[in-house]
Amino acid sequence: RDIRIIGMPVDLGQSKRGVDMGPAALRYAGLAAKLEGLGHRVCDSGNLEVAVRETVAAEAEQHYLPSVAEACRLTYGAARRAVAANETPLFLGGDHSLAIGSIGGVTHEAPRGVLWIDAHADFNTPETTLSGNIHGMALAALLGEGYPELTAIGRPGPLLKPEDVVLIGIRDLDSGERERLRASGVTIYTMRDIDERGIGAVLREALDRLEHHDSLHVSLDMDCIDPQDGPGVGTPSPGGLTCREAQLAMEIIADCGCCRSMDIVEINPILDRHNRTAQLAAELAASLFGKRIL
Ligand code: DIR
Ligand code: MN
Ligand code: MN
Ligand code: MN
Repeated sequence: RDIRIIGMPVDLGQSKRGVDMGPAALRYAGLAAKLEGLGHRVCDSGNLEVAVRETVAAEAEQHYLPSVAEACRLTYGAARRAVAANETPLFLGGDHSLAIGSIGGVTHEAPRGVLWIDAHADFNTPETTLSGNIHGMALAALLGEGYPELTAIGRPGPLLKPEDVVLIGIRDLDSGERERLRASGVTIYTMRDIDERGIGAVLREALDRLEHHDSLHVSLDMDCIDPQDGPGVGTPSPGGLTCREAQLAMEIIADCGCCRSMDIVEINPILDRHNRTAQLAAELAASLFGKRIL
């Protein structure tokens, strides 16, 4: 594989300071070396540019919508170019709003299946959101709903169809968001499904659901992990995946051999302990791209 690392240090889609340091935390955790050790060629493009919060204070009351949209447009272009060059792009966030650009861009030429692994569904619209934060609206925007500034990014029309997406690890929904999600036709595996059936069975069924795609995108919001194992995120949610469950999920996806792009988002080193969350994320990326115990 030719893996293209693309940093997008956007922190404007949520409220806490520090997610903009996610790309650095992942690089310090040795992400590129781990992937090279598996035999991949790794090329790091550095970071895409995004407004620094202090310079766009005037956008605060619109939750930085213009600057988030611009960050997503840049990400879309980078994603599209990587896929055209037959590379496997690995997007380092930054908050989850960047996925509008990354997933939009990697599906520009052809659709892919998306595994959205998250404590949250990011399925809010401006009507249902309680926080106003755009990272909680990213998946809705990809399906064509929400702020026109976001749904206009990239090619015309919705960037994803409900049958292209499977959600895994969900445990924290806002009430209007829950109603929208239930009506959407998106496949959802909550923590209850994982507790009852095991992460292995859930992942195999999720992959079956996306079988009509020959390429997959994994969008890994690190708040899917239980805060015990991944404390360095802005919106921790108890009762999440253990590091072993997350490892197994990555290994099962790796077995299908069809993951061709990935986001690692929401790591906040300020809230972390000794960069643990980025270290775990780097290990998970290694497993996703072929690391085996034996
Ligand atoms: C919440 C939290 N549902 C919101 N979302 C988060 O702000 O819309 N997504 N943290 O990752
Ligand atoms: Mn998310
Ligand atoms: Mn989340
Ligand atoms: Mn508001």
